[in-house]
Amino acid sequence: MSNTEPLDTQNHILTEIAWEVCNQVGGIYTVIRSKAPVMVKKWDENYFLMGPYVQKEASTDFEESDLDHPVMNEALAICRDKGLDIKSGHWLVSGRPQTLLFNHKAVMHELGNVKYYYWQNHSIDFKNHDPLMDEVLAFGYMVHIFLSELTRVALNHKVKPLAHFHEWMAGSAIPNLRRDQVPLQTVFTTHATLLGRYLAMNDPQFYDHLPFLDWHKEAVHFNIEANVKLERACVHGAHVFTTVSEVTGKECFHLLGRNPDLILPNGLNIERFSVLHEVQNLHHDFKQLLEQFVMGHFFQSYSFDLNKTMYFFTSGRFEFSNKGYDLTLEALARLNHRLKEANSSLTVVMFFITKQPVHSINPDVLNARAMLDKINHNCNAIVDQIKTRLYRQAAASKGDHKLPNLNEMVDDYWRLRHRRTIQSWKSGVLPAVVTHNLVNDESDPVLNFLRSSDLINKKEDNVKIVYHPDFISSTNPLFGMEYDDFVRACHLGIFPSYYEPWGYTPIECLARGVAAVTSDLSGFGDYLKNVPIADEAHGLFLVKRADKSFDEAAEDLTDIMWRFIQISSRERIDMRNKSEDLSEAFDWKNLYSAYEKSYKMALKTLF
Ligand code: G6P
Ligand code: 1S3
Repeated sequence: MSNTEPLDTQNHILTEIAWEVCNQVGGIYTVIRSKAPVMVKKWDENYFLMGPYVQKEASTDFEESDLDHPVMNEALAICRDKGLDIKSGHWLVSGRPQTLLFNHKAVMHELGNVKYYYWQNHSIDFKNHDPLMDEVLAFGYMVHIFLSELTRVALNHKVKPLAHFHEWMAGSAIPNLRRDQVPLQTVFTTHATLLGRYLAMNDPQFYDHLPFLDWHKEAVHFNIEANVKLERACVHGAHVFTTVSEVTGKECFHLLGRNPDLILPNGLNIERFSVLHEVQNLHHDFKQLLEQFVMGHFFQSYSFDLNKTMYFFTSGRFEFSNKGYDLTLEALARLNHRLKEANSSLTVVMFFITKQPVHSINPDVLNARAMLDKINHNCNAIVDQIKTRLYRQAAASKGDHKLPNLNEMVDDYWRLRHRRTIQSWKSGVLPAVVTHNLVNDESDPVLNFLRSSDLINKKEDNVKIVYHPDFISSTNPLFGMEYDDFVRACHLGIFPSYYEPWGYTPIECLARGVAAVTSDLSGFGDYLKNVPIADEAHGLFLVKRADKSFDEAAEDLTDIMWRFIQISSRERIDMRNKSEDLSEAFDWKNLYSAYEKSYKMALKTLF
């Protein structure tokens, strides 16, 4: 098989194993889910996803059924006879991939033996009590048995099996498959390194220190020795080892002791509207919804011109410095200073959408929002009343066609209600910075920064902050829209990560016609050197963080924000279309080829 020849998927079986199959935890879910349509198209009935059985998600997103595949059915029957509870069916996402979910919780009683053999055969001692690790090992135990049987059955049918594992949590079967010399070709993709994540969070000079670190010493230091050893066993056991970016590739070399054989960049399933202006219409509609929130939140204290307001946001898991929240806050404070110095009439509202432990939504924030709805209701009632009366009067009018006094058409009841509602809504307090009551309010790093820099939604500040420590969904009473719609409503997504193996959020922005900031330390930002049109005209802004101090990077990000707010509305319309064009470079239809290359490489090592 030459490198250019397409892989003959008819005579192969590909299983792709990930902890986040039908189980959303983080970014790997997006990889697997968004890639499903293209995988099903390329591999048809020979493609199977495998993941842990997590009842809550499976009950809604998984349809259990028998599969129509003799090899798979034979292997499943053997494993079920052995007592393994493996559910087969389809994951109800685009592409409807065939999926196997392993009820790992039903084999927890095997853990004593599983751990003993890991220690004996692979020198990994799972001595610390770690409930997640127990689940990972139980899952790996089932996957090991299943793939061993599948390989035997497949080879009997002259079908070559391939298994692609994502991240150490799904790869725990690899060391045992190799030890047993199961003739199954394996690819392992890591989406970060365990140690890299810990180290980057704790060392502001992580990248400088990386080549000189002793992985074992660090693993012991962070009390993750067994996890790191398992990760390394996956990396060294796989026939082909890959990761998502060159940035993470370097980290793999230093911390995992193996250079990736290939880089598999992450894509999305990019679906564009057939009419160009649809993306513009959606921005318009969702911005209006977002304005409802902004009015409810701020206007009870003071108002500003919504036609001169820009909406920025960041979103993701709360890793304060890894995800660049620290840099974003510093740049916002500097931007605020510059806008005030320039006496600008522009307002920038910045949303931090993340997840932190909370008690509840702040009742005052909820109340302000509800009061605005009441005002809206009153206004509609008044307009209806005027409309009906004006219409009747116009129809009945004889000689006089002048517009009557509209004020007189409103009942006293509505006048009073209107006045009272506004009166009880307006307040002298500053609009809240955080929308929820945080469990750790006093030690929260976002709040602490805002307190110390006095960026607390004062009237005279051009930059306003809304810190929403929960993810957005349509059931959320504050925004009342899905996350995707919220993104479309905004003007700029800000993701200047310090540690980010890939980073989906900027591409998700571009795909929705929203400009985005990324950093050259993120896998995605680094990959952009391969994409000629990845420039500011296409809505892509790159903060330089590699070999730069925090201060230099903060100034760079402030300059980017400053440049962005100078862009006219007409230019933003053009940028919205171009951002969508840029996102097409990240369509799985284009990026799948790297996956195929890894499978060909794996097959070459054996057959
Ligand atoms: C889209 C909308 C317009 C809006 C324009 C600029 O084209 O359809 O209604 O004026 O975007 O929006 P912006 O929020 O960037 O000023
Ligand atoms: C990882 O998820 P994370 O946010 O923990 O995998 C993602 C998918 O490959 C990647 O985009 C992200 O950078 C990694 O960090």
